[in-house]
Amino acid sequence: MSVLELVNSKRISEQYQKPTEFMDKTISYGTAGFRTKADELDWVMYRMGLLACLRSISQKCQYIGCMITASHNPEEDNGCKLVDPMGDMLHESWESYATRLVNSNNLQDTLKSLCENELKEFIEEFENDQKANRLGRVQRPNIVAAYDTRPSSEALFKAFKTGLEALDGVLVNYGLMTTPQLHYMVRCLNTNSSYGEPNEDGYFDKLTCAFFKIWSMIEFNNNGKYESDLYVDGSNGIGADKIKKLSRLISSVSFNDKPSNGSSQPVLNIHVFNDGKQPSDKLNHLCGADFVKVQQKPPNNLPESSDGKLRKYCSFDGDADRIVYYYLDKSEKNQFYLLDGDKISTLVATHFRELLEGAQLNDKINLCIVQTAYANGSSTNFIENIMKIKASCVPTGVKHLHHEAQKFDIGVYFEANGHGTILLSQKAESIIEERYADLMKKSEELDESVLFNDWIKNDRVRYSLYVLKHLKDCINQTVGDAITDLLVVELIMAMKHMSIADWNQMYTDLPSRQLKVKIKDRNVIRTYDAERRVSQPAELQDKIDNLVKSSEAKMARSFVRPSGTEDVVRVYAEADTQELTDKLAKQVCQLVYDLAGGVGQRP
Ligand code: G16
Repeated sequence: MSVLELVNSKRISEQYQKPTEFMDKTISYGTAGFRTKADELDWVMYRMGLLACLRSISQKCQYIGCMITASHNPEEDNGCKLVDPMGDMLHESWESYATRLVNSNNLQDTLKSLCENELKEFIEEFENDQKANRLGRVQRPNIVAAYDTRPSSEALFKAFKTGLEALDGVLVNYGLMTTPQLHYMVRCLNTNSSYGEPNEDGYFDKLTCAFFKIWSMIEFNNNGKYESDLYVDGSNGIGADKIKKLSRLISSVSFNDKPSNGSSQPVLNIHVFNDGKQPSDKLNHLCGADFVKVQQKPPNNLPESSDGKLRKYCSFDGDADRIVYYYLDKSEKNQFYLLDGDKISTLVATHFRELLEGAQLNDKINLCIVQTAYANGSSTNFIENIMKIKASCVPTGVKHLHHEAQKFDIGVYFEANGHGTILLSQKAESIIEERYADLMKKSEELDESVLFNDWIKNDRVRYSLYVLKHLKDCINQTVGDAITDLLVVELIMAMKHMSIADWNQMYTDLPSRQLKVKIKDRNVIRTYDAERRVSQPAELQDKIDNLVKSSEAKMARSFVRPSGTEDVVRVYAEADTQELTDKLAKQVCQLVYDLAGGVGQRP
């Protein structure tokens, strides 16, 4: 049957009807897809199954991904993000089709209209290809899916599957995976495995192999301050299982191609807590990256040290696409220090810049850091005025940061909440690969122990190239990935013989506060200038400006924006002291409540 015949047939099921209470409501494809209470989602998932097929058809039947997750949101929520062929988020131009399809009160008519109008050319091309291939392989839309550990995920997966089957889609089900793993699989499948093998073992092999190439070259000495024990809060989610798997591999694998430098290397010891294995464990509840970042305190069940030694911790979120680090300083009455996405990007970018200088490539490969309005003012100041690196600011949402980072040879992007990664352009990758290949040609005659112990390690250009080459294989370039970010951060700290406290001292964050306000309709808030300013309601921005100006703080800043993942308005403030910050944040919340239709109790 042709696509239109399928659309018009009885296959478009009555089974997942849009509930009547949603007939007058509009839900949009937000910051990271559709996200809401899980029991309101099966019909949305069904429609996303249909859309995933159409997207695949428009991309010559390349694989399109669907991740079923609500990431950092509570366990009762769920959602769905679609993934484009190179592993990045669904192209923005298709978000409006998704929103249209989901909100339609007559599914069959809307599908038909999409196929006969906006998607007409794609559908015709697909049908022509089918005719041309009549005697050969029939092409069908290709979809891959995975889900996180939420109890609702399997039922929603079933609804999604029913949707894609209605349009004859073929499904590869990866089952339980982290969001970034699924993004990675999509790219592997669509690049004939040139990015990696499209299965979990392939993902871990690539990472651990690259990790060991660098780790085994590091000269660990007793004076170094690097802590090889890391305590990981799994947020009671899928990331806990996956990081345990990585940890087992790291401590057990002995690579044949691991350069032998004769010395015994310490192992990166990963200890996982909040792994979701206790009956009372609840996903993202009092734990995880979002809790730690927003509450600015450690998660529940923190395994504190009993011997007074400093411990290094990090937290993932529910689907392991975010990571933040932290520690408690015993000498300061257990003062909590958070190293968020801004601290990660400055660490990573500083190191990449040193490597580029070392490899004498700094005039050939440019470097940029991408942030959002949530970036702490101190981090932007450090990047622009101390590091002298370009800092770009874009609206919230990894999709925006990813696109901006793609404009540079090396784009380091992290949201303050710990969501981010590093992108290398084709040009940057080729230069590094070519230089590295030249290097290896020159070393053909050398004995392996000389090669790694002297020839590479003791020469700055060679060493920098070697690290650049392998570090890029330790990165998931499709999307922010807590596991790969962890490996990169650990490698950099180990290479720099740095403790988490040393890293924290790169710059001092301004005190900040993030709050939320519930209003009748969050869409009444309109923003511009990368969400740093509000255009609607009309008088809100002037009033925020007045509050900021009248604050006693020298460095005050505040903005508001509607969330794309929760039915709330987010308020951010920072200032010289926590007291002034909290005062400003509260006053701005009251403004939002008064001017934008607050509901419930006034803040
Ligand atoms: C998602 C997005 C992030 C965004 C976050 C919060 O994270 O992927 O880019 O920062 O939501 O968005 P908002 O403030 O619009 O609710 P995750 O980890 O939940 O997928």
